[in-house]
Amino acid sequence: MRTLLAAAAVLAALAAAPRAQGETRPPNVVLIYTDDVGFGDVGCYGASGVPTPNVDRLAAEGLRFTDAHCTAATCTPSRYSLLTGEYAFRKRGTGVLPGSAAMVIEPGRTTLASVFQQAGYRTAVVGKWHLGLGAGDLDWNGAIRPGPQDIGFGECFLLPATGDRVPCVYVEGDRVVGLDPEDPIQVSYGKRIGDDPIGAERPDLLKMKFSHGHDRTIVNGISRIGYMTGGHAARWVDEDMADQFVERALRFLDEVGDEPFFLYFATHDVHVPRVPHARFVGKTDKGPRGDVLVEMDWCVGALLDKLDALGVADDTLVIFTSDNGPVLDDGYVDEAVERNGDHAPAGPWRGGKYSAFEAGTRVPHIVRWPSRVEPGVSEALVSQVDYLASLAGLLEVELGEGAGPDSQDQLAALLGDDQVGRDHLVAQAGSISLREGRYKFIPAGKGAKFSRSTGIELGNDTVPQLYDLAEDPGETENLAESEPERVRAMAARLDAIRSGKQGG
Ligand code: NG6
Ligand code: CA
Repeated sequence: MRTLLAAAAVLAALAAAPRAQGETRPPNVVLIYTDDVGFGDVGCYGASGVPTPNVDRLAAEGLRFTDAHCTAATCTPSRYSLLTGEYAFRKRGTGVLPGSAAMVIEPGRTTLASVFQQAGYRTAVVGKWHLGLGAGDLDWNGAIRPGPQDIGFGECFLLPATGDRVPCVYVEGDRVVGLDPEDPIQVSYGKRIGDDPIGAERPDLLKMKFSHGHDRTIVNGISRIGYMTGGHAARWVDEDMADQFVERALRFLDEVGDEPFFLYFATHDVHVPRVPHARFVGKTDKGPRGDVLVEMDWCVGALLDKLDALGVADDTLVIFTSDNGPVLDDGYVDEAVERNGDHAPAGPWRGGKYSAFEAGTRVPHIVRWPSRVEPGVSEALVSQVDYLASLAGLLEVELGEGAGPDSQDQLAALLGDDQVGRDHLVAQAGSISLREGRYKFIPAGKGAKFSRSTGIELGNDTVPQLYDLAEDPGETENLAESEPERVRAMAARLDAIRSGKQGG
């Protein structure tokens, strides 16, 4: 009897013991991909004027990276690399896309999502897409294919392009949500269509004025890039967008039950137009840009709370990051510049969105996986292009020939076991730059130093630029003339990577 009891006790203890390393089933993954959120925009990276308690909580419970990068200083190329593991400069047509663009990732291609699907996960994308839809000349009134479902996502609920680009409707599965067939949608980035008012002619109808571009079809009192007509019942209300995305994401999490899942949650916040829900208006003294940062943080909190409520937080790997650096005036009169005060959206780094300087791609990056990752801070050099190979490694999925050509398995760095990460990194803005250890090289180019329309500093120059980020994090002293050998070596390596002779 006594031995039986002892055996039962041993069995009970075994059952209660945390699973030993190596036996854990791969985690669920939630990838929170924010839009235009800068290195210094959240509390745990030094922001004091914008409360972001949920992102800060994630950082306190996870690993916060100080040298993590998206691959580009704008949205489409970063998202392309994130999903395919290939630098976007290798593929034509991956610049900032109009809302009428065809999908830039070929159906059937190995992507981050297809890898999860292959491992038996339920997969979903909710939020901003901006990788094109259809195969060209898309009819928005029919089946919208190819789309995310053709590259590994089982479910999707999308903002098709950007908040400031038509069509201003959601796509769920392969249909526009709430479309009245009697009022078909048409979209044009060329000649004007339909008789909807446009911003350039009817500024009196606008609740938010444009500062540059953004003067075409007016939807919800905001004029956009491009023309659309029809689809009135399906048009979104900007103020409700964050709620719509959160609601759809929570439904996915509720419905997956015990199945492993991968959720790619891509916020519209804090991209323009910045139009927070009424409950976030005035939460900061910085106007709409500060308030949508708070709204973004609320979204993060809603997802974290749901993971807790479902009891899966410990076994879920959450990644929080951004698609490019920050920008204040991005084309609407929303007082982002005037009310910014001493807030430093880029933290200590030079530049921002569109820029070859550091803040173009150095973004917040937090990894939380309570049952596996020790909380702390990591200085490892990591890139979003490595998610594909790293997470495939975690899932023990073998990548096929040619899949993710620039993606390295950096799982050890992402999980905090390795404090070094990559030895080099390529970043794409107007110029394509190379980072190697502490050095950053930006080749000479023809691109303008400053944007003619916005005055934003783009980081290009007609002479080569070399910076020592360890000594000079603000990229103020160009060492190219005093270190010609290093410039030559880095230029040669960058050329080899760009021409495909060397992987990225
Ligand atoms: C620019 C838009 C900007 C933003 C950006 C793309 C103008 C003047 N500027 O062309 O507002 O939409 O494209 O941003 O139209 S991204 O984050 O999606 O890359
Ligand atoms: Ca962006």
